[in-house]
Amino acid sequence: MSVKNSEGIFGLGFSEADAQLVLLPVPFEATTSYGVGTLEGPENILQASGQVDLYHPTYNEAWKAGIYQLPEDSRIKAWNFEAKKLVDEIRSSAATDKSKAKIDQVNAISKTLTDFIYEQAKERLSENKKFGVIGGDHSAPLGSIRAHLEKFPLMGILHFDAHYDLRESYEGFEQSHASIMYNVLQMKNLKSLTTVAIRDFCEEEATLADSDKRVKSFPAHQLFDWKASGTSWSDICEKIISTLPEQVYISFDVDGLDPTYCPGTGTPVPGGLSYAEASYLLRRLLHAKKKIVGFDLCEVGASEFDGNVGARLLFELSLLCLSSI
Ligand SMILES: [Mn+2]
Repeated sequence: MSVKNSEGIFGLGFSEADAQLVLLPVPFEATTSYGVGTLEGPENILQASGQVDLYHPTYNEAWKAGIYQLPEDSRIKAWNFEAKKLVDEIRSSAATDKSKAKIDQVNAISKTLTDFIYEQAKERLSENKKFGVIGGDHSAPLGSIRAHLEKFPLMGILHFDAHYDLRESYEGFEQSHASIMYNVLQMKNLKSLTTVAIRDFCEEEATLADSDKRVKSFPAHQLFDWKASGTSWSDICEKIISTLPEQVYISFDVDGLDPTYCPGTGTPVPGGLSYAEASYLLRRLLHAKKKIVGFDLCEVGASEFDGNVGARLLFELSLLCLSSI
């Protein structure tokens, strides 16, 4: 292994066999309802990642445990385009009956993708490696979360997002990016879901979040009310971390950050976390000795700046994950 000599993620030249962390790019955004571009997220992050300096004052040389990104599997983009074509036809069609069959087809493609990602994750977890998914839209990690929960039944999820993603379905699509955490909560053995920076949601989602005892919410307005009345970000992070079990899976939708940091994301909402606040919370997980069992990073857009922020966030998530082996 040598440093910064390769086209690999972060310019690292690890083989999969030598890497403790395996990353799967998932260029899929078939049911994206607003902006498009997260399809290019994984490639954009990969391109930007060569610029990230390997030195990190908190995580030291955690990258030396090895980070390897799998090549893009061409089937994923093929599924995306097949489903996207159907979604476009459904949206432009007035004929409900005809749409129903197409909606079923889209749901079947999403299920195929989820099963594929589940198998990919399960294989690496069975080798005692860490596994991360790079979206794509936020429907991407469902299969990986399922595989993690099988291996780590005591884990909780820490979810960064502008949205709850608790819709039972969106436009009939059962695995849309707006439904990922609804689908996750259907996994009845999941112990807890801690959501941070939520600030754009419907009544159905708020009701579900309130009624499911596993959901611990830290919506953006609450975070900023606390800050406005003098509570330090350190104390707020302590409150968030106190809801987490020892084993934590991180699902990071980049739109949990303020759009200043992710202008090209699919559904930007003002009033999110600063990069520094998110980064600080991640470091506090390390200091709290949480075991990060896996993660995903989704909804990163196609601009150069989006790629730059995405690559840095991916690096911090990777180092955090590798620091808690
Ligand atoms: Mn999301």
